[in-house]
Amino acid sequence: MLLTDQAPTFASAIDPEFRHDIMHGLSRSPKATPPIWFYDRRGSELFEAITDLPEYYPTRTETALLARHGADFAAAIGTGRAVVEFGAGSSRKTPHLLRAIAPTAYVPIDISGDFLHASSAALAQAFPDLPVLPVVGDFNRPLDLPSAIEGMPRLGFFPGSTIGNMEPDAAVDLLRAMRRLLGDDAKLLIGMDRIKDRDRLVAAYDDAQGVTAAFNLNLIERINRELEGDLPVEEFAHRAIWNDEKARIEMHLEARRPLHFHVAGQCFHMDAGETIHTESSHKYGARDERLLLRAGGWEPATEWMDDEGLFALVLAEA
Ligand code: AVJ
Repeated sequence: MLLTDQAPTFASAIDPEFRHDIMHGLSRSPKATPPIWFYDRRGSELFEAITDLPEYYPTRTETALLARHGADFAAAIGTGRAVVEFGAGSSRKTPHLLRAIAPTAYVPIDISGDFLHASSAALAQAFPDLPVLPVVGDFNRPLDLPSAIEGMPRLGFFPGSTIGNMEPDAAVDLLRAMRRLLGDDAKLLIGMDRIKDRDRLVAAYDDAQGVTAAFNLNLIERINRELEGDLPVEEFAHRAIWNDEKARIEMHLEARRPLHFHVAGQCFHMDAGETIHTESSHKYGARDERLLLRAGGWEPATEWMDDEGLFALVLAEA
């Protein structure tokens, strides 16, 4: 059953936070913008398409882990918890988990109101007895859980290696905030992408069909559409590079030639070859993973991984 107290929000014409982040990001040196702004309707659709790409292994690998280990989850997590999912776009992963651990409520949190509403409605239909309580919001900011799950022990579910988008200090802050939000008897099931062969990593973010390029370039189109921008989309190139020192894939938008453009009435310049750093996707070794969780106030308990060691699902306890 779907229980909403917030009307779904639809993309509005001018978002002051989007404007602020983009103006600030383009004024910095080097230029860098937060990845949350990829996900307008078109961006969310493109991300869904990315998850089906042959090169993009994380979604398929994690979904297979969730499908395969239901009995293990039931044993390790137990039943009767409220599941709080962070960043529940249009998840095809969640039903596997919900079937395995029979939760008392499901609280998906997502910044994209229309996507969240559609996926919550679909889930509520598939699980008619489960209270589904969507929360539209940015889980990087303080938020309140629905009062209906008060007193229920919680399982935080943070799939997709979304944590990888954060710098280590921000990742630790977020894990600590989740621990505070979820309570002392909480558990956390988190997906973390492993360090692996460089070419495999780069291919996952620079696919042959150019879907990831379109996803990256859509940010420019969104700026043009929503912030009165005149950036020449065709003069930007998608770049995906492995930064070995920081153990992360970086996505950039690189100016093919010197550029002048405007956003919201302000002038900007880029040199040829200069980039806008649009996303970092950190990858973790086995020990990195556990260290990060511990630093965030969570004690790793169990881990599930595919045979190739591409992607890990870690269960941790508060
Ligand atoms: C949604 C942050 C997990 O980093 O793999 C995919 C986003 N960007 N391809 C990732 C993304 C380009 C994705 N996360």
